[in-house]
Amino acid sequence: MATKKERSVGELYRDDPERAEAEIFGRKAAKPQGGAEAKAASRRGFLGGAGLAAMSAAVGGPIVHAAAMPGGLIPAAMAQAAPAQPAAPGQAAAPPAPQGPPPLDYPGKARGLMLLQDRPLVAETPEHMLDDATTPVDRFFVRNNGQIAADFANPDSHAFVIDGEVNAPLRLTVGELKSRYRAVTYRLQLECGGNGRSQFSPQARGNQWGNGAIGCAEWTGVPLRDLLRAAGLKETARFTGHYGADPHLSGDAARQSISRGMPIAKALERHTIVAFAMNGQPIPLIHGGPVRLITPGWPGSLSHKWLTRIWIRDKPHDGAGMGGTSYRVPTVPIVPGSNVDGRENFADMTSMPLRSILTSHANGARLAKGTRSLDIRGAAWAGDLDVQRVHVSTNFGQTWRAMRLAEPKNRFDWRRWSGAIQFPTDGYYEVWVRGQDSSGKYQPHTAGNWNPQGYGANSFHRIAMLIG
Ligand SMILES: Nc1nc2c(c(=O)[nH]1)N[C@H]1C(S)=C(S)[C@@H](COP(=O)(O)O)O[C@H]1N2
Ligand SMILES: [Mo]
Repeated sequence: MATKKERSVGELYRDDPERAEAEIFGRKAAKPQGGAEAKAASRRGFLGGAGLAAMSAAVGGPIVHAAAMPGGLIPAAMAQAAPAQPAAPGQAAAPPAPQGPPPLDYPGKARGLMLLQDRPLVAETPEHMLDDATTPVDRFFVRNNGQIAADFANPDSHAFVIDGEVNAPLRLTVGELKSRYRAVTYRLQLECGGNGRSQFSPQARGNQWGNGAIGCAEWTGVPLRDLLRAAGLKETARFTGHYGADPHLSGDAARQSISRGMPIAKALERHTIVAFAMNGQPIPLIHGGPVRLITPGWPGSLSHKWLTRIWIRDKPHDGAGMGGTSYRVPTVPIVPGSNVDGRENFADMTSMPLRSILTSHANGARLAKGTRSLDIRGAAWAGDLDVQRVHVSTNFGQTWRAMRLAEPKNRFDWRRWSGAIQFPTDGYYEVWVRGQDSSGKYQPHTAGNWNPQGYGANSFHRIAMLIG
């Protein structure tokens, strides 16, 4: 059991990580020479003596590879919030993980989802609940910008239109969509543009997602390009603009909760579909049923729920959530924390970045004394790109071991990975997961390209594990 003093180190990490770091890494040189040496020690990643003892107590056990622990690293056991979880088979209850957001309590949704916001309703799936190759509906994250659309009494008679730069505007009910066109089924990534946002320092504006604003479900629907072909795109067609039936939070009928759009080339891709089923069932209301767009590999905001209209435009769409710093990232790095309006040197986000997560164990997993080998698994994905490799380290990145990658079902499916790791002794470990995409890029150690609304953070996934 941690003493009062030791617990306070844990609390300090929660409230003021920088001070906690200074306390722990600075403790050894804190006497006559003071600050400078302490700082140098911390920069070298030196962790010993009283600092190591305090840190070990705070994380719940001796840090096995402490000599390699980088200075300034917030231990994974404290860095990532998660709601209290019942122990999975082979695991005891979690050690000193920080208090996370409250659990979501919503019909049809699993209890372990974390409620990030009530109004609008936003809930994240903790990484360890993404352990299924196909994400079940009850575990799928939820992101709304406005109210949830009113229930559709007769879903098949709900209609949407495709108009604007087309030769013959198309109005289709969901029933007609299903009966008149050939449907396809793919397993597709749907990921919020802000996934990973909590990795940014200073904190970026918006929901503080971990890595769990992602789901990979089986979506059934009609390729949007078949509908665009039926409507006949004019020469002038450049961009889409999407509308849905969800009222604005304010209730103002003149305002859209969100209305984003994409270049026509993405709309014409084979895997961009107008979907009516999720995992073989009608899409539940909370996920945009009876009909939604699925635009895989690009920000989730382009997968419009409760679809009512696709406006084909002759220029980039300018609806709610377009322009400024919304779903836009700097093309020239900016000073973290700067207050910029995104008008210059910013571009719309297109492909989502590479990410990899460990899903077989929760952060803070406690394993039986004497455990020397452990099978682990997870997922990796890279937007428009493929995943080339997934590596895992248990010694703060000194050595990495390649994991096995399963074949994707189709393009834009995520890659499931698996493998085994070894623990030389009992104690505290961090398991780090790092992917490499098909362009050769690795995930970074810390999030880069800071931007006001926090897009693109994709540093390693880190899990604390305690043996014994
Ligand atoms: N009509 C409508 N569509 C929407 C949204 C919304 O608020 N309204 N949110 C978007 C965002 S930001 C994301 S990340 C995904 C989330 O889909 P999900 O709630 O099914 O997980 O829906 C997108 N489609
Ligand atoms: Mo999103």
